[in-house]
Amino acid sequence: MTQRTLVLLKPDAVKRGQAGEIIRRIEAKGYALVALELRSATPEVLAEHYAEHEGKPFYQPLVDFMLSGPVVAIVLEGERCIEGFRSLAGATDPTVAAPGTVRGDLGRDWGLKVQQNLVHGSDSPESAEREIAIWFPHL
Ligand code: DAT
Ligand code: MG
Repeated sequence: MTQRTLVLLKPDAVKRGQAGEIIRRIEAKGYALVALELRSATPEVLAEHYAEHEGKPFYQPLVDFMLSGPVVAIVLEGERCIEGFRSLAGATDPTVAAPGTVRGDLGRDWGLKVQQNLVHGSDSPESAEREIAIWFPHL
């Protein structure tokens, strides 16, 4: 089933010059780029995007981190790309993410727990639809 998913290259990925490497992996996997834009997140967009995490202890540090620099917002398309991108991304905690994944190969704990884990990927068709509407309302 052809799906779309929202991917964010987080501020750590952009600051460390890893955006190209991550996009390379996405293209190598065979997913199509439907939309791609470098932009600064806003508190309003992040409040919507991370609504499910509001109230959790890591919520504010996560939002502050996402405001710390530009992000690359991407919409991908392909068969089962929601699951497929999360597989490319690896486990949430970059210290233990499997080698071969974006987080496992490029990420580590920089003393800031796990929010600096390079990428976001929607976790279900419902999340993907919701998140694409937040970041790319014209799609
Ligand atoms: P994922 O990004 O793998 O879907 P998530 O949706 O559970 O993970 O959490 C969203 C982001 O919040 C995650 O990418 C990094 C941060 N985060 C999650 N759990 C955390 C924790 N225990 N401590 C610090 N940051 C955390
Ligand atoms: Mg998530």
